[in-house]
Amino acid sequence: MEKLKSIVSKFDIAGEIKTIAPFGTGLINDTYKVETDSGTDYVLQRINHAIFQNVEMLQNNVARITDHVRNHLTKRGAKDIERRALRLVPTKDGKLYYHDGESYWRVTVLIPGATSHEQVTPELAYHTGRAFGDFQEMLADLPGEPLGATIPDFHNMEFRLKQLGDAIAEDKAGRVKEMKPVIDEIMAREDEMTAPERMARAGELPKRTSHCDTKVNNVLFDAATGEVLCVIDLDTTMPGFAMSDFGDFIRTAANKGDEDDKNLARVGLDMDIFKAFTKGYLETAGRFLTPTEVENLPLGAKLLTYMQTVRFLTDYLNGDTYYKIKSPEHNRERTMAQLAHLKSLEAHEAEMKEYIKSLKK
Ligand code: GN1
Ligand code: MG
Repeated sequence: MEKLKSIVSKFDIAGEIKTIAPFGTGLINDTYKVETDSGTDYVLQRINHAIFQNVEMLQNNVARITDHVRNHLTKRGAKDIERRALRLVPTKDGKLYYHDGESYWRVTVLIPGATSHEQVTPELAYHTGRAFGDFQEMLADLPGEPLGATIPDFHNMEFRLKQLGDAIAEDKAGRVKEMKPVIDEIMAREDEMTAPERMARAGELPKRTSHCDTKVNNVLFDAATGEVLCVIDLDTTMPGFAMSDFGDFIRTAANKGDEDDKNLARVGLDMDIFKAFTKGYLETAGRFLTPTEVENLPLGAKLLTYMQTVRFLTDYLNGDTYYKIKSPEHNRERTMAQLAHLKSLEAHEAEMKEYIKSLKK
């Protein structure tokens, strides 16, 4: 606590620190809530520097994104702007992060009266869909250079399969044999799931500024009204497929079970959430998506679920070096739950396509 206090004191915060406590359920960074006596509270994060190797680029991206979103909201005359975009707090010497010699730290203002969910209702999903389409549209005219890739090849399926191949070849944790049936299921889908990368090379599918981590718990809602306030966790916002952002929300929010559910009977697509989210998303994103992008949205849902299966499995085979785990079997359980969700999405593919078609009429 004293150490964390001394880190927070490097930042330009208002008031005296009252408490600092762990916050949220992120799998990558360490997050703390900082309460002060000033009426404004803060979020302190230790940036996972093994994963985000260029912290300077990362923080510059976040500053550009949040400033740009705020500009758009101001131009539109939106209300409550301070609760609708994250605000980075600089250090007392004007930097966007603090390096204590070992770790990298950053601070943002805690958005008051906000809550996040692991599961949403169709109504919340509809508003979230609208908000994500809007987020992508606002970032479409970001001035200057495209955002830097904070994790190169982050959502590149060919690259993720290559990492899995390496993990299988190395078999560091001696877990390959046990996972052979899952590996076979993954390989059987390789061609279908790498199609978007080939389409991108052929110029058929654009890369736009995308959030690239639209899990449902990365959206803040107004605790009183249920309205979407803003999208958080901007660390991976970079050029990517629009269908990635669509897909990651379906992967997490339109699943009747949890991301790491041990009870696979609970896992599977919640069609009501899918419909509500898709309707909202196409109301805003439908203004700029190409017909090919719209047609491939159900593939996006499958792709992101497949990608997460591959990433959890790779981490399991490597001996759990990437994601925070709660037990030695956690990454295996996550892998199985994601694969079960993928199969449910496959079973509903025709229905998903039908629904999207029905919206166009
Ligand atoms: C990580 O930071 P968090 O927990 O929201 C991961 C995402 C995965 C997700 C799986 C930088 O997101 O890509 O989809 O876990 N972020 C990074 O739950 O790898
Ligand atoms: Mg997160």
